[in-house]
Amino acid sequence: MNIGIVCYPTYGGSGVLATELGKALADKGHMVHFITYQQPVRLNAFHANIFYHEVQVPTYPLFDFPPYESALSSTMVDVILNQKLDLLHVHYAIPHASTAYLAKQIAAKHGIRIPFITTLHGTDITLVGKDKTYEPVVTFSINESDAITAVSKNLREETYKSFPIEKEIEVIYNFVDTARFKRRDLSHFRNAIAPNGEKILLHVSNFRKVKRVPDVVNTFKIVREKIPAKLLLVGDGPDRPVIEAMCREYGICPDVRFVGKQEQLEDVMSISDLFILPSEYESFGLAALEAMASEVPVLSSNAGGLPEINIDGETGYTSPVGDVESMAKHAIQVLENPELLAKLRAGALKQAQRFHINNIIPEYEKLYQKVIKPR
Ligand code: GMT
Repeated sequence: MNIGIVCYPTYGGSGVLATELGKALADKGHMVHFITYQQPVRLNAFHANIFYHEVQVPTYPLFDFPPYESALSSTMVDVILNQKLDLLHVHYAIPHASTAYLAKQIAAKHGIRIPFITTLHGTDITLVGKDKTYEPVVTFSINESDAITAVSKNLREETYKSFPIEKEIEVIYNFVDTARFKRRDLSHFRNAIAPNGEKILLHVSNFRKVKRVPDVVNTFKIVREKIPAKLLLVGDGPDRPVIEAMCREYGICPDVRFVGKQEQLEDVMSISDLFILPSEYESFGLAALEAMASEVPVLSSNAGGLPEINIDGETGYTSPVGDVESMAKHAIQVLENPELLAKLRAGALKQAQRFHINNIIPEYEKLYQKVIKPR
């Protein structure tokens, strides 16, 4: 198939997932065309079946806001007509579903039928999309999609609760490439971070409010009072100054390492003992799945789709949102008990294998076949 993928090219989970999906489809022999305003971060190697079409957004003194959506739709039309796409798969509803709808209408004027699939990822539904400034366009463009997918059952329910959706939303879970995310012995790296055999706790996110990174620091503070430990914070975002201030106030700066945005996440995961994800909401929690594939048990909140991924007592533990005492209690319990840690590590790996890339890609291929069949 000749597939157009539209996504945010940055470090966000939806862009990462879309890029990994495109790479996997290309490996299976499909032609994949990425249409984005910047090269996606995980699109970092040459592949004969992958094409990249940059969306140029010209500015003009009249524009306070350059019309990105028009530029994106026009680029989509160009790629549809010239590359003979069979379908468009857009990730994150805003604004990709409405731009795909427009591109589809324009292509129809050229006698081309181009179906589009919208994959809902999380905040496009639970945060941004609900805002009444966007809601009518989001509802319309989701309903106009030829197929709709959500990355968890919880996100599907949230979508039906918040928007008058008239179509079926199919759940296709996120996936992990277990060949890439697998635990490796990186003791030199581990020793550099934790030279005295300290335990390593890890958090990865975009440091936005919804991630509740201060809860990570508060959990770590309690754990560190009992067990020598280091905290690795991967990513960056608006809450970073708050977190840095907390570390200074608690006097724990020497044990907290801000690693910044990282492409080699698998290395950081390989040296970690526990992954912490205390989010206010999480449709899926892709980073938690990648941690599990690296045999790192997860301590997460029980919000959104997290309990579908992180099975309490099997792959880690879930706690109510904001309950740092509970997360710290679980962390101490696991870190002080090597047998429990080993059991959870095995459980995490087993769970990651259920979301193996080879199990999930065929679900997308099946859906693609369904939408490209002329009705
Ligand atoms: O909030 C983020 O981490 C970014 C956001 C995105 O759409 O880029 O992530 C969402 O999509 C990911 C991939 O499907 C999910 O794993 C995340 O759980 C989801 N984030 C939220 O629901 C807050």
